[in-house]
Amino acid sequence: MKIGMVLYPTFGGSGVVATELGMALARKGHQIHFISYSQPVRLDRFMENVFYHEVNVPSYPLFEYHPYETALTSKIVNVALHERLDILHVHYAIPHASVALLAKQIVLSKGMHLPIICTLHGTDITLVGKDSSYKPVITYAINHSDAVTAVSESLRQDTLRHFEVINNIRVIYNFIDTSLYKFNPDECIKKITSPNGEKVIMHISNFRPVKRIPDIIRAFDIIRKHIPSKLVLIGDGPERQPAEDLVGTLGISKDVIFLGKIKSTENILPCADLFMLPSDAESFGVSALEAMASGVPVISTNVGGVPEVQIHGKTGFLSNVGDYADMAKNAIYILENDERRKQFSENAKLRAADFDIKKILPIYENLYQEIRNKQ
Ligand code: GMT
Repeated sequence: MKIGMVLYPTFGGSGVVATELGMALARKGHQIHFISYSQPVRLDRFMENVFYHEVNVPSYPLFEYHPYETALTSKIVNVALHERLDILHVHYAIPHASVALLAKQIVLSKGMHLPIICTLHGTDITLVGKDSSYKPVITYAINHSDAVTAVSESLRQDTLRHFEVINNIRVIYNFIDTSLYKFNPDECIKKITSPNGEKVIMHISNFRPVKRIPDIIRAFDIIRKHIPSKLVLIGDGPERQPAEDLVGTLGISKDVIFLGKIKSTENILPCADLFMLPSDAESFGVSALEAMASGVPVISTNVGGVPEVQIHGKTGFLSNVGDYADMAKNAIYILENDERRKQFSENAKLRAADFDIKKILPIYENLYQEIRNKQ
C-alpha cells in the first residue's frame, strides 16, 4: 500500500510513534510518504520504501501567523495525486485532522478517493483540543474521518467525554520494537554518572509543565538520603531551566545530570535502575514503555493510560499526582533490595512484550485494508 503519514517531526511521543510505525510498515514492503515541516528526528537514515516530503510555508509581511495549514494541505494534495496514495494516516488531531479532510475534498474534486485515518495521541484531546478555540474543528474532524484511533482506552474515554462524538473510536495501543532494547554494559553511562556504584534514576521527556519535573527532583532529594543515587534527566523544554534552578536551590547539583536531547534512547535506558514519570496527564507514556522494555521498573502517576501499560506492584508503582513522597517511598522499596529490583525488572520486560510492534502492526494493517476496501 502507499501510505501518507502526517506527523510532528519533534521529540514528542506522537512523532516518535508515527515514525516508528511508518518505518516498520516500510520494512514490510509498504511505501511510506512522511509529510512534515522538518525531518522527523527518528527518520535519520536512508530506508527502502521511505520518502520524506517537507512542507514549506512561504512568508509574506501581511502574515502575522504563517498559514502552515494551507501549505500542509497543498503538500498533502500534491503528494496524494503524484504518488497515488491509497490512504492518509495523520497523527495528532491539531491541525492534522481537519487539514486532512480539506485535502481529501480537494483530491476528490480531481477524481481520486483518499481515505483518512486520524490517530489521537493525548494532549490534542486532553489539553489543547478541548479548548473552545479548537473544539468545533476537532469535533468535526473526528466525526468525519474514515477511521479514528486512540492510543489507550483512557484517551478514548476522554475523547467521548470532551467531544460530541458520533464516529467510532478504536483503541490501538502504542508499541515499541522490543528487540532494540538490549543491555550493553560496555556502552553504559553508569561508568560516568555513577563511578561509585550509585543507583541511576532516569527521566526522559520534552520538559513541558505536564511532566511535573519538580516532583522528580523532590522525590530524588528524598531517595538520595536513603540510597546513594544519581538522577539523569534527558530531554529539553520550557521546564529545564526552572528544574536546574530547583536542583541548585536544593544543593544537589553534583547528583543530578542534565543530558539534553538524545535521539535514540535504547542505549541509555538500560543503564537506569529506575524510571520516573510523574505527569499530570499521560494518554499512554511511550517513554515508560521504552524503560520497561529495557528492564527498568517505573515509578509513575496513576493517570490516563499509564495504568493500562504498567502494573502497580509488578512493573513499578502508581502514585497520585503530586505525591512525590509516595513516589520516593516506592522508589526506595524497589532500589533497596537487589533481588526485588530484579523481579520488578523482569516483570517490566515481560509486560513490555505485550506492546511489541509485531503484535500491533497487523492491527494497523488490517485497519488500512478495511478502510481502503470501503471506498
Ligand atoms: O506529552 C508528550 O510528551 C508529547 C505528546 C505528543 O503528542 O507528542 O505525547 C502524547 O502522545 C504520546 C504518543 O502517543 C503518548 O505516549 C503520551 O502519553 C502523550 N502525552 C500526554 O498525553 C501528555
